[in-house]
Amino acid sequence: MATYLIGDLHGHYSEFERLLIGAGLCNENLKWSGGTDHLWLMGDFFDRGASGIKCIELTMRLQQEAQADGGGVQSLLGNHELMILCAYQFKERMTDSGGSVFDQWLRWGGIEADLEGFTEEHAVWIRTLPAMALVGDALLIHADAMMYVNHGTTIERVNNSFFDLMASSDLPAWEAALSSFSEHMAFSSLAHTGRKRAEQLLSLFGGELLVHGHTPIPYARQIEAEDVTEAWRYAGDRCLNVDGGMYLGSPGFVHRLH
Ligand SMILES: [Mn+2]
Repeated sequence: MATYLIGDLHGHYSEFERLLIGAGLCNENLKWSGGTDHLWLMGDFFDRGASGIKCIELTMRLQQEAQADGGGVQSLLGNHELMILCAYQFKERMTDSGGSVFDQWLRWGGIEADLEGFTEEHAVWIRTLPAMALVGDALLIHADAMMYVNHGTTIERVNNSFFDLMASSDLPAWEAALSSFSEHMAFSSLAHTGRKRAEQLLSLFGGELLVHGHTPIPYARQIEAEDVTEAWRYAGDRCLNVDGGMYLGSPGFVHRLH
């Protein structure tokens, strides 16, 4: 049994299909062919590209098919899932900054067609997504951010904190969580600060390797998106960025974790 990772899709559905077929996780008819293998999506199905809904619908179906075969498809909660859920639940509510939640969501890069196609079934599914997971010795989180520690000191507490948030109608709490979720590159700084932060998270939550998406590798490394075809290991080898930046033009990749 192998474990594979796919980074932030951001609505790039045809690339998603191509990656799944290329890795042998799906056949040409897009049926699960990964057997007992496991696939993790790193979150951020929505926004920037046009087909966020198709990306989560395929993931939801493959989850059923993989489970029936003794395999697994799982996903982390990305900030863009929290954003569309916020727009879905609070659409016409007014924000502190004036304007409706819907207007604010459009400013965050929301794609109107995604919200039009968004159903209660999608909402229910997103509300089950964990913010973090320990898979073997890899600690999976969506964002390269320290904000997770503000939600709890164990994986279970952090995940429960986000489950509670997603069940609540406390709009200011949603806005605060989304704001802290927009933090980037916490583990990238020089002079060992980034590595120390990564080690702090690993010693708190467990794991030897911190795996994340959220910050496209072309941004983090200042290289051309077209050239990004594999994950980037950094921070003294304690971090692995698997967000190729498909929406910037990277062909994307499937990373085999173990
Ligand atoms: Mn993100």
